[in-house]
Amino acid sequence: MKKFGKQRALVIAVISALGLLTMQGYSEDSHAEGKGLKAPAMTDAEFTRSKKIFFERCAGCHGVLRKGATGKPLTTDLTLAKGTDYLKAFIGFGSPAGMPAWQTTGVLNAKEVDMMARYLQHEPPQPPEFGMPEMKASWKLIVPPNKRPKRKMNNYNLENIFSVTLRDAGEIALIDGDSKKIVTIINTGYAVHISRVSASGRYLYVIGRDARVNLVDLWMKTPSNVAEIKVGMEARSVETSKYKGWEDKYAIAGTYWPPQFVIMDGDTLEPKKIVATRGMTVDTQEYHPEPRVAAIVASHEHPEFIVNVKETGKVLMVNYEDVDNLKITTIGAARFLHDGGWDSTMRYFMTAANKSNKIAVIDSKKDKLAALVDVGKIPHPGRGANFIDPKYGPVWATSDLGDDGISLIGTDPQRHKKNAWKVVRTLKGQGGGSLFIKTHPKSNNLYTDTPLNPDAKASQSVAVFDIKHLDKGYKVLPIGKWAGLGEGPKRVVQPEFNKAGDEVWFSVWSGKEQESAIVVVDDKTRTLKAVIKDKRLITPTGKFNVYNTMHDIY
Ligand code: DHE
Repeated sequence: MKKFGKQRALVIAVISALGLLTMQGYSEDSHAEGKGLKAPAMTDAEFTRSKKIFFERCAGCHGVLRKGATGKPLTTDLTLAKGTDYLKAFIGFGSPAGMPAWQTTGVLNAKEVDMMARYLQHEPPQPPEFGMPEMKASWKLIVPPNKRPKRKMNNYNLENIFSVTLRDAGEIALIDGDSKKIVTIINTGYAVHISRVSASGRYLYVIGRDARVNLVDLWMKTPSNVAEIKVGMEARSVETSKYKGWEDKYAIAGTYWPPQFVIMDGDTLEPKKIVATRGMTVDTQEYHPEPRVAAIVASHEHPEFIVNVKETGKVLMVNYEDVDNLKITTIGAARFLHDGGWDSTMRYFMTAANKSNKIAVIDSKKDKLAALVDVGKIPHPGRGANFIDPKYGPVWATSDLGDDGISLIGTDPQRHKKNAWKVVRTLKGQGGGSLFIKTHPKSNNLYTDTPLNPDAKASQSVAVFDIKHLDKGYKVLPIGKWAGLGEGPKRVVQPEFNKAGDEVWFSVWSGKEQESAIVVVDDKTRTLKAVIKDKRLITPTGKFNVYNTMHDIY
């Protein structure tokens, strides 16, 4: 019973961290202002501790300023009117709509729940701003470019290296895709999130939730950090310039707090230009103080970065030709923009406006919105999956967090005009709680994970569809079981192909103190090929194959 509780608590903690959950039941029109309601007393120590809990458990969903995003707003005009007892019940026992039961599941104790209920009735403390002086002070050029190797100094097949996020260790593992051996472990930011690869394939950029960016030189005898910077207090995205003639020249990082992005030199991370994203929402045109930067991709059509601004629902086309006279084209899309990736031609950026249940299609050649496509509940594609549907031609697919649907959207306005930007097919997957979907140009298989599904059967396995026979449904691969691990949530997360496109890698993600693994599947036969286990593989989640990431193959 206890074990089950712990496991469930972990799942719920992750769900909440993912910002899926809403505080249903809050009425947004209740106002405490002017009614003389006062926040209940708290000691300084309680306030400090609550601030930390809110940052770790709640901010991803409700926002630092509690204005609401995927989670409902929790501003004091709403919380004061509800009062401590109501808030305690909600925090402690959750809601069927997905608010975690923090007390029942043992993540918070009764005292902490009481403390958080009181905390929410106080004005949210605003974290400090983080501008050029702070960035410059944090910047470390560990190995300057002129002291770095002039050619590759190791014998690794760099294009088949995988950069693996070791989330709770604050590290990445570089794994040789050929031998399946760990090349090295590199120290990165807290709760490290994603890796991206420079256009040349030499540099790896890694970002942590603490907004620390690490630059790794893969040419070194043993690849390691050559530069580091902190670009804010909280971040999720990093990217590097890929337009012809600008390869490796710039890097960009987007932050959740402060809401801004920064353009840096590609080979040193020296910060060059910071741009704030605060401003008006796309629909109601009201000021938002915390529009966070979500996915960023590098355009192949222009020297531009494409920056998703979550809360305002706008996509910024940031032209980096002249950083001192920056040109930004603002495209109105829909709230709340999150993740996304290219169609197979790399002209159209397909991005999820997750709480609007839409995919926005951005034409990166014309710098215009091509379409807003209605899909299932809370689409979460990662970068999505591109393949040829036997009936409808080229499609890009997303799975959903909020339901079991997988939407296939036509992406060829030239030869399949009537299917373009329409959902041509909806597949039924294992269930909700899907985060990532993947295929490869050489593969006939389409894989979807369901790591946040409450049923362990679904969260510990993946569904695979035969692209040539999509109507036949899916087969389940019991990846968690294949990993041969002991106790733990064993969530199977993020399929990633090797360079050749004949293997697909899955993380089997357990708790920090438990054993995790990476399971490698033979794509042709859909059978187990290898299990990578090592005590250093702590909480592996995202995996980024150098070749596929550098060429945007998915
Ligand atoms: Fe992610 C991508 C934000 C939680 C694993 N995640 C992204 C992107 C954003 C984002 C904006 C797109 C980046 C880009 O392309 O530039 N992620 C967030 C959150 O706000 C969220 C929901 C909650 C939080 O508080 O952080 C969150 N993410 C998670 C996880 O808990 C995951 C599952 C495990 C982990 O390691 O953190 C996770 N996110 C990933 C991965 C990608 C990602 C593996 C990249 C997928 C890809 O194929 O490119």
